[in-house]
Amino acid sequence: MTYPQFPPNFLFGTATSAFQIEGSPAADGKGKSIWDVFTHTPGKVRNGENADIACDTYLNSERDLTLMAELGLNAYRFSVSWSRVLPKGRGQVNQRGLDYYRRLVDLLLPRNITPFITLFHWDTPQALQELCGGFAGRDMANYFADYSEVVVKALGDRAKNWITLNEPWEHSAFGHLLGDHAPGHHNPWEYFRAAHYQLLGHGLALERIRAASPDAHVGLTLSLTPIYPSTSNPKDLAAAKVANQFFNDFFLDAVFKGKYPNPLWKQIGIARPKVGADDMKIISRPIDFLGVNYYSREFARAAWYVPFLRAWVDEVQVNDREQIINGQQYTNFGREVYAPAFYETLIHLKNEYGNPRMYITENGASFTDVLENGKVHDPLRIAFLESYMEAAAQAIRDGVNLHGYFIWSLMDNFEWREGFSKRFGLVYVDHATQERIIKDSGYWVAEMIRTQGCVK
Ligand code: IFM
Repeated sequence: MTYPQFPPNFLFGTATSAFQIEGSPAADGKGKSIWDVFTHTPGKVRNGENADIACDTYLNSERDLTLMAELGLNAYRFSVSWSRVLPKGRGQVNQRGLDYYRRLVDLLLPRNITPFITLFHWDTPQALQELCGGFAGRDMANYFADYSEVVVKALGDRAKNWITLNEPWEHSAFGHLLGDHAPGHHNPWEYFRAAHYQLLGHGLALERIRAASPDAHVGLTLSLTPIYPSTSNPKDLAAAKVANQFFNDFFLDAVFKGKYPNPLWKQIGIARPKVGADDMKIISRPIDFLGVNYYSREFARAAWYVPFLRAWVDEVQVNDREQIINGQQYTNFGREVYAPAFYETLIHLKNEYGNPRMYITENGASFTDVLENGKVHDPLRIAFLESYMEAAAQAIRDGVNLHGYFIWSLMDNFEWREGFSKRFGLVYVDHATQERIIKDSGYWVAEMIRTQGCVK
């Protein structure tokens, strides 16, 4: 079997986030986050599940690090829980929270696993939600910069790679517009404010991180979902353009070009957030790398009835089963498996945004995994990874400045409103016993890493 081949020194990692794996929501002085509150609100999460235990990583990180080493991974992306470090989101620092992350980094380094630390992966401290509306409030951008400095001052001597935000689109859209995620609001005004203030927080944090740790490499992670037109009708072409701006270019243009894109910016009219005189300058401060989270493409068509956008993005019905529609494989989350669009996205970033240094900070797939006789055979995940990693390898050969690939996820974990029903891991987790079983895809990844440089 031949495996995708990457350049020397390429980083092969997995990604996780604090809320999805740690559990122990009140241990060692941790404050509540909006996700603690949301998951304990009846009706918000499938089957009434919560992440109070999740993968129990807070109490036993070493078990998962051993797995990473077994898979041959040389990088790990995880996030810090803001309310572990600052239980009220600001002010008093909780040393025990910081110590947990220092210990984690100290366990990674001797295993030659490079940490990439995300500072915000959606778990706003509940106290700040109450104080200023979370990221829908402008003050939050400054609180975020203060918190980032606290973490980097404590860990910057040993960890060098920092990701300010994870997927600001998802936090704004699911949390503040569609209400499916914490804090569960439905408000287009909040949506655009949360998007803008997260970006502003990113820009403010960037400066503070560099001041605290001059050799830090700092970037942010965006989810990129390329939107294709449903038909070649010019109205659908225009709809796809605006939808692309809504999902992708709003964030990319702000960071790389210092402006929000038109026609989207014009169309959103009264929902525009207030942009301060220096905001765009702060947001577009040069970053050291872009983190790309990529899952799938979508299709858009003209829809006069959709406020502001006038575009509708077709959704495949999530029916919890992987399925083939018109010859295309879909995951059990309704995401299309189509690697050519991933390749095109990377080439687009090279051509349109100056070919920044990049890492794939998330890519992966949820399929229905069954544990049988101590094994999990997941050929669909292997096929997924093979095609996406090969697309990335080809993009590198075609000049894309890509230096690492983090698979989502190391292990099955708490998938937000879907609870534990969606499994993304290379490692199967029995959520009742916390037993871990490496899936076939995990062994495939280990072998893929092992054979790097062997194919001439
Ligand atoms: O689990 C999430 C993660 O938190 C953010 N990116 C997408 C993943 C899979 O849906």
